[in-house]
Amino acid sequence: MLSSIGINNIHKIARKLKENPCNIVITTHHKPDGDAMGSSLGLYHFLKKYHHHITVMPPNDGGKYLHFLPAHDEVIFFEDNPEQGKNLLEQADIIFSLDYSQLSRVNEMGDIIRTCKATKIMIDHHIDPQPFSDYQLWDEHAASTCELVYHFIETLEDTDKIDATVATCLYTGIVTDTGSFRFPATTPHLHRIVAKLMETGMKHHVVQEMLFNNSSFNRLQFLGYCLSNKLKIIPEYRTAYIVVTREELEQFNIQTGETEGLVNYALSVEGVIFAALIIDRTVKVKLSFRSIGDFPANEFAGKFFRGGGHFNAAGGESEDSIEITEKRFLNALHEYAHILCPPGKNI
Ligand SMILES: [Mn+2]
Repeated sequence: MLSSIGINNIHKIARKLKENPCNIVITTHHKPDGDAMGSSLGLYHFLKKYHHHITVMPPNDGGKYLHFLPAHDEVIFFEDNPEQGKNLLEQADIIFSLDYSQLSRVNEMGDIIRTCKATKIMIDHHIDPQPFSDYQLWDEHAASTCELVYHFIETLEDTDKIDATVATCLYTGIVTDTGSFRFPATTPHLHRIVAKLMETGMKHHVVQEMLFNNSSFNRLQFLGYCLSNKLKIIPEYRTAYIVVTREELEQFNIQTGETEGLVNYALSVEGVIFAALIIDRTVKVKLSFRSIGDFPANEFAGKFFRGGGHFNAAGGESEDSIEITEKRFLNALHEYAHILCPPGKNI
């Protein structure tokens, strides 16, 4: 694990965290997903045991599907009240940055975090981390930030403080970031961590119910519509993609977070190794990319759509119209023809 939380450093942080209650703000990336909220709230419930004053503050809400997480109702969204958020950051003794390592991922909060006086601790698994924090627990091979939070607690020699509440949060991030244990980063070691989480009495089946059996009727109809009318396959490039217009989002009353997972249906088509979801959001067009095997989704996102992410799961954006963005996407595929359509491999 590449990490600059060495053994000496960890003693310093451990002393700070274990001896005196202090003001802590836990931040995570905008539109937080299951790993972002799970790691933030998991760490929150763990640190509460040391009587700190803690605020979990993402830039904005990632969606209703994560509101079941314990203490989610205490989360403050920076963009709802930037003045209050700024004060909290400026008065913090410690700021955690979870599931992100570039300040652009937290929108306007980034500049405040950069300049405020707090000790900054970054725990993350995204590539190309920026050097804005005092301590880093960073591993691009970790399947989720929740796994790294578990290691953080382990390094503090505090795993006995992981109760069912902490475990529920960490399990949520592990399940969502591994695609329910399907992605290659899922290791025997990760399963051992999950076993430990389950031993707390955490109700894993309830988490699964809340995450995956909790769709609104609208969302399911929208899904059916996308699969019937919007899914396009390009066999020669082993690519599938879905384009969603603003009118369609309105027609089905689709809320933030409700398009989560849609891109995986495109990827699940037999023979497809690269999938994209292109959505016309209010200000920009947003793109999500997923791949299987050796197609670098993050490089593709960075090269053509000012984005990035993990090798097999990345995102980007475009300020062009949805029609032009789709054309640019199709043109961009040509540049990756050597990976997408090696001789004899089209479907
Ligand atoms: Mn993550």
